[in-house]
Amino acid sequence: MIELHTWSTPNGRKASIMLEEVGLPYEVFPINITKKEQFAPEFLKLSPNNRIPAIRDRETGMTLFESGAILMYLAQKTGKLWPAQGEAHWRTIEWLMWQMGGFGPMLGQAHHFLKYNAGKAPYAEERYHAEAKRLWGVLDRRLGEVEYLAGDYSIADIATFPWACRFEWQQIDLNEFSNAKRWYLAIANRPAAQRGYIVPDDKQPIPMP
Ligand SMILES: N[C@@H](CCC(=O)N[C@@H](CS)C(=O)NCC(=O)O)C(=O)O
Repeated sequence: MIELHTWSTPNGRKASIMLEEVGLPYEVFPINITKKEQFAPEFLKLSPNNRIPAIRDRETGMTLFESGAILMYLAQKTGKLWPAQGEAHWRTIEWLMWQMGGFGPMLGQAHHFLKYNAGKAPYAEERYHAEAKRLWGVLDRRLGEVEYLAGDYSIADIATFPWACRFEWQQIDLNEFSNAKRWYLAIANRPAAQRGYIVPDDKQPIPMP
């Protein structure tokens, strides 16, 4: 049994989609970040960076924060969605790191300036909208070469998809990125992705373009 401490955000959804994909039993502990529950001392023991998601594996006692680390742990534990060796192993890491370092942090900034702070900081809006479009272009070009980011569906796609789901917040028209749109729809139609996306809030299904 895996304890999943999470909230309905892109980083949280990576972990719940992964747990659904690999079929591990898990128990959800909602950490309401709008009520500052991420600063509670009990949660900080699991996640010293006071951010969701975090897990505890009751079988091994292992605790982890950082969504990328959680995806790698669950993939290694189950032998699923991350090839153990060869080029596909490294392509998975490469695109996972691309998501963790770019198609996540930069889009998070775009959400703040374009959605939550609209009209107040034109320079930041322009900067992060341009960066969002650049990152979507990178994603689109890669997905013009391969079906999924590392070839087969993997933890790299699971990391990237929940951030892509906020395309409206990023003012991105998926019709301008046809390869990425094909990939998006393929994942959006996976039953495990649909189940994982609505954890813990079942009122926010995957946005469809
Ligand atoms: N690099 C971390 C980022 C986690 C993160 O930023 N989580 C957000 C929700 S998506 C959060 O917990 N925010 C709470 C806060 O900002 O205090 C990861 O990938 O797990």
